[in-house]
Amino acid sequence: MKILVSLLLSACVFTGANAKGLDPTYLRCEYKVNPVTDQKSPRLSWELQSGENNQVQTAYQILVASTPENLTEAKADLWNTNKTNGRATYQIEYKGKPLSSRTICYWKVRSWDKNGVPGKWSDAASWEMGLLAKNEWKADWIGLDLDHLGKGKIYHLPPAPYLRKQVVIKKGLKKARLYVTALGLYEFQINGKKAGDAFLTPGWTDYDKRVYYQTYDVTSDLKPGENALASQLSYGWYAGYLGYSLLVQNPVVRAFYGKVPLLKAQLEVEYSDGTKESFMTDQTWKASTGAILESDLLNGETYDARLEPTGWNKGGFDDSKWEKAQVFADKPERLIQVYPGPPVKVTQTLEVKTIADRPGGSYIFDMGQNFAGIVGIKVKGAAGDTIRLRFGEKLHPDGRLMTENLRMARATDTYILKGDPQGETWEPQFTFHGFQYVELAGLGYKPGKDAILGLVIGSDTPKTGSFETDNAMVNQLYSNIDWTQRANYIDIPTDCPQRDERIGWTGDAQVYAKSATFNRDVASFFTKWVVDLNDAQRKDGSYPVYAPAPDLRKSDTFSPGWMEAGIICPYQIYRAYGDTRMISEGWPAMSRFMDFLEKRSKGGYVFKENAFADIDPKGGFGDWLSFGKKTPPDMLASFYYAYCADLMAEMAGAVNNQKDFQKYTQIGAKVRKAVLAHYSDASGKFKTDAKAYGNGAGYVDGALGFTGHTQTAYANAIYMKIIDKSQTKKSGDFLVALLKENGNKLGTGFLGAKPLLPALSATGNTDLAYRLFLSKEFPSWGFEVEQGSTTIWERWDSFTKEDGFKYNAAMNSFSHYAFGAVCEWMFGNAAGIQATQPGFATFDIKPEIAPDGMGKEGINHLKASLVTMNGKVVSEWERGNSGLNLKVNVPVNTVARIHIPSEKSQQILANKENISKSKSVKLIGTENGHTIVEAGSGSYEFVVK
Ligand code: RAM
Repeated sequence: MKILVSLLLSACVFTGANAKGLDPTYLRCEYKVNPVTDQKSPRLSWELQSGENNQVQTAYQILVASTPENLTEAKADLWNTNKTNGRATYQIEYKGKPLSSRTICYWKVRSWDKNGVPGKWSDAASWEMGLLAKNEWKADWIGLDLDHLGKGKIYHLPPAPYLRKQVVIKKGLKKARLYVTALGLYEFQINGKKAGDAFLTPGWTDYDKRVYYQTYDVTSDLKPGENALASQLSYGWYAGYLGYSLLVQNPVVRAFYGKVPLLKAQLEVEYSDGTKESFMTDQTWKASTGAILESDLLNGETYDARLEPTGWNKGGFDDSKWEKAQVFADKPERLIQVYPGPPVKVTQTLEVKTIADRPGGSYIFDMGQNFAGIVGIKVKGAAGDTIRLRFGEKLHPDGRLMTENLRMARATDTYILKGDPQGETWEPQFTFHGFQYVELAGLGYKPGKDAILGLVIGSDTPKTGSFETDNAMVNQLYSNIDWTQRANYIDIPTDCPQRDERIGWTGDAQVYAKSATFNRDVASFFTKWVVDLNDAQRKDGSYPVYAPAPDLRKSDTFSPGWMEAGIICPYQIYRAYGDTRMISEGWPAMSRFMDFLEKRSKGGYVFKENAFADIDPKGGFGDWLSFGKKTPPDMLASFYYAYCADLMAEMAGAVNNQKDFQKYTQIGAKVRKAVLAHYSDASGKFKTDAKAYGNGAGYVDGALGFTGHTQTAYANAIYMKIIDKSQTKKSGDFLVALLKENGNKLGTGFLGAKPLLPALSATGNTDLAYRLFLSKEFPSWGFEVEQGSTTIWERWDSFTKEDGFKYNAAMNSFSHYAFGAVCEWMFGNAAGIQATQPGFATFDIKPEIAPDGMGKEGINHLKASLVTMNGKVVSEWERGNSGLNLKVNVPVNTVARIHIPSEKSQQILANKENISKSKSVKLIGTENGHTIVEAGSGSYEFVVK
């Protein structure tokens, strides 16, 4: 059925694409297809298809109606934009009649093309308004305090509460909606069927400030008569273990927001006679424990199937022995809002690749890929048989599961059989692990591959990017990057999915944010997390080192290179998706942060040596995991200050805030001046007063000493345009010289690795950028691939075939995306896809061709694509015997500047015509070894002979 539908769909798109004029498709509201939202003016978008080249929209008309029948020009009762001139196809705010809670809005759109001809109306789409005011929540917070249970030697893991209530639904049900949230995690069932398919709901927030809810259409799950509402709760981020608090011996190690997980649910039904009824969580619900004996995100789940209260989630169950649910007071200031992000889901299943026998009757299953998720098991045995599942990313050379790098995360699931002769299946509900290998112990027979199924979980961000070359190492690297993003974009952007950390480290998030936008549509994912970031802003205006920000360790405050995520992430989302709401809503918080920087700089607009000696570690994390002498963290902090001021100026401009545009433009200039005066000499070389740092005690790797003349310094200065344009080339030369001195090997850490290749490209050193990119020697991306990685590692040599695990246990994650930020260069430079206007309304295609003559070690063919807000951009180049072949796809309603690498003497064909006579593209000129053409929508092929 699914296949048929998608065939039909593609057939539709196909006819659309062949037709003249414009066809709007992929109608979305708040980045989602037919969502529930509580935005009072939700933003609409569509993508345009056309069979003609050079097509643009000159006007559009949107209709919004409260019923499908009313969705006509004559009857549209909520909004009719009439013919509205303009190119906009996204971020269009609804400006019709005010919308009240629960309203379903049906909408469609049509577009006028370049000739002023209107196209067909799109198919109808819809959105539904959630509960807009907190007082529409009549349900109580209910739960069962089991905190006194489950105290072990190390871990305190109480069982999961089970809650239930039977309700009577009358005949003639028309519509039913279930609104649910929890402090903790919930799974909700109606008559034994799980509501929705999301995982780890309702997500992690600063629960004192806000909690999100989900809305489910449960109309078809209810029947006339008795119905069972049932829910299991877990401790999750609210009441469970978080981060490294146990490892660092923080006084609090769990229950950072509260001890007792709580449920709030409201079932609202509407009958065909117009009457309504609601069923709410309250003191009439019943509560008990069940089969889930332990349940924790970091530590895993224990399920005793013998304790399953059979039928508890269905009607007719006798709950007379269950306790009364306890009602808990609300915090009046806590907001309850619609979950704005993409739901966390099982996005893929993975089958076992191989099974290895282990001593003592255990087995290790290799899933063939490092990922984040859980496994489902299928086993048979006697009642009381206990299956223990442990998870690891790697094996020791002797075949043992390597779990040392999980540190204090127990990451163990246990299933106790009930003894069903037919066999039993189980999967945990409220935990996840980062792993490739699963060790199964306690089974009385040799299992087959079907004993375990890998369930990949992650925020369901649509795949938008692709990257393929004729170089196997590079293809594997790209796969590693995407898998690592999937494993770490789980409700929030985390550092890693496996050890006792898994928190929203802001430094990792900011260096990787732009890369993420090339792989997947992360607009709504960041819509959610940027709120977490702003909620976590510290009193002094700084952004924390992780968000959400419970007190995992007293000394965690803020850090240069990390805290700037508060500016950089919204900026990247604005650039990729044209999102200005994130700017205007976040402006007060972002401005406070800029004030914090100004205050910190004490009127000097530069951070001199030891400016951050008061934080822990001194100076912050600096160029984390870099090699050699340290780049002064204060210098980097100063660069970031200028960069943030620039981004603020640009964002102010985007929302027509002239005053702040000027203010931040001036600050940017002041910082640059002060930074160069302090940190560079007359020749443009970066320097620092190394003596000021003394013996470096308290600084990260401070004993190595400090110098301003580092790869990281120049890479960042070029990337952030700290130096005067006229000096850029010089900085590039310094960078090249430093690399040369280092045997053409990178020495950059988290802050230096991302800008390194872009900075080389920007200064005319593409060949060297490729050399680093294609290297297989330590330290490099290729080295990791050569060591058998399927994800990006925290360290280049987290594991080596030669030395095994050099840094075991301490800090050694095999799924850490920070170094994956090279993705930005892969798409932006190697494929040359660069937005010149937010949302790719206009963009450059300026591919940088890999050096010739490297054979299999090089790249001769590269193809990248990206589905933007406007549609799919493709950039493909291939070096053949007869010259260079470049293929480009420009989506409808956009204009591209295509920079074709070519020498003056070379002949260029555009779609088989001589380029100077081409009717399909407009010749703009030549510049630095490129012929530049402008092209509207369509597919183009250029041949450079
Ligand atoms: C590590 C985290 C993260 C990094 C911080 C400073 O433990 O995993 O990647 O940002 O420390």
